[in-house]
Amino acid sequence: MNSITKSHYDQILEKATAIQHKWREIPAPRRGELLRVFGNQLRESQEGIAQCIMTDAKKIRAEALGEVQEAIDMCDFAVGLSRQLYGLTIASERPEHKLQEAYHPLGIIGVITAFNFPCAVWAWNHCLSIVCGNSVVWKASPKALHVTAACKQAWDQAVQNCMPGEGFEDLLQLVEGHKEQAEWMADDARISLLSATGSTEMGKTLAPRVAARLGKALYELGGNNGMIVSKHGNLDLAVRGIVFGAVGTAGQRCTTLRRLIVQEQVYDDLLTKLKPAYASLPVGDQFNAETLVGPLIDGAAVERMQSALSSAREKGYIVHGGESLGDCLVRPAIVEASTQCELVQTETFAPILYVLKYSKLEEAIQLHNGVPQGLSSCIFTDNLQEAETFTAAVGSDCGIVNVNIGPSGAEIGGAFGGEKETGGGRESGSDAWKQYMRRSTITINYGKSLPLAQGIKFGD
Ligand code: UN1
Repeated sequence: MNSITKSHYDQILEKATAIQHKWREIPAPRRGELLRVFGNQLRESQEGIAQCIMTDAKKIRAEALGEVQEAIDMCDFAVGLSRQLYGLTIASERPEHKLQEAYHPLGIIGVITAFNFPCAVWAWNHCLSIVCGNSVVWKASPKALHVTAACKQAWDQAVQNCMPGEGFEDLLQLVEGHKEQAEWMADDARISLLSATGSTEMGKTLAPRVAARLGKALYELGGNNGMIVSKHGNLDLAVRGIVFGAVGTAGQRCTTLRRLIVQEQVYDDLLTKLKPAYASLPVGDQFNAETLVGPLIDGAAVERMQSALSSAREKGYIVHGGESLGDCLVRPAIVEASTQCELVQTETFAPILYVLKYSKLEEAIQLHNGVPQGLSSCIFTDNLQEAETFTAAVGSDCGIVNVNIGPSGAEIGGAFGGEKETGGGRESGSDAWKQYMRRSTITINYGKSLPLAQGIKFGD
């Protein structure tokens, strides 16, 4: 892919500024109308965009369609939001004063997305940015060029259908490039919010640059998601949750299940059920309707997986599966790890599931939280005390906490994101929209005197 030059980049940013100044004056419900039209456009384009996702991200069809569905759901969510960008009215301590807050458009939102969710993660950011009155500059993964072009085309069509000739053609602009272009965005004070999805390593490169200009950022970085399976859990349900969580998208979701923490009494039973389920997984071409595990994104990803498995073997861990099958295909691996060493604490973006054993819930929670990342988590148990403990303050330290479902496949309605090295950002549902707006706290004195807050007397 071509990378744009700095002067082209500056032109893009100038346009984005000018158009945002017009867009912020459009009433939010009208902005929502554009997202309604876009949602319908995505419904029409769902198959086409899914084909691009199958080509670029190498996802199987069901998952590719699901990803576009996630973008459609975001449109519906944003349409509803377009009439609900509420602020509060607060009781003032002073007589004849009104204290309120208003949410205003923020400016230009810079969006950086990864190869693995090239449509949905962009849509989380784009739909909220647009409904909140912002313009968007999007640097997509160079590995997802077809998807990016198809999303842009669907968006342009929606703008054309909904607001022809009104001058909003460039509300969304693409920044083609790699690391250098991402760094321009991180350094650029014209970008009011940088929303970046990718590896923790990428986040650690961009974050100091944004911080140096005291800019706002929203990070959605690495995960190392765990599942606790208690002796009180339904093992058959757990096996289904494990298989989708660990091998779905060939282990290349930020929410992929990477660590399985199993109570000793059910450890052998669970592995006895899990191993045949793994062995019979159809691995193959993502375009083949039977396939459940498609290829990894590239040869480098296969190498990283193989090198992690070699380290596991060197440590004496038992490795089941994990063979490289050619054409970037791999058999998903189960690794019985005796300790949560550095290898287990590291996110390898591939279908490797480390299995650990525990005896008491406190120990399981300690193991669970004992990694640098904090995205998604879950417990399988039918015991109320265990489930509630896991979701309480002393439980999982992650942004996403599930009971009796796996860690991946979140709905858009909740806020998505995680703690610690995952970066702290929250995207998509709930009140994530607030990050895409600036809040004014407004105090209005409708009286005839000027009382000061805190009862201060100043010269009177
Ligand atoms: C990602 O992998 O970056 O919860 C996003 C999930 C999806 C989104 C994953 N809805 O697995």
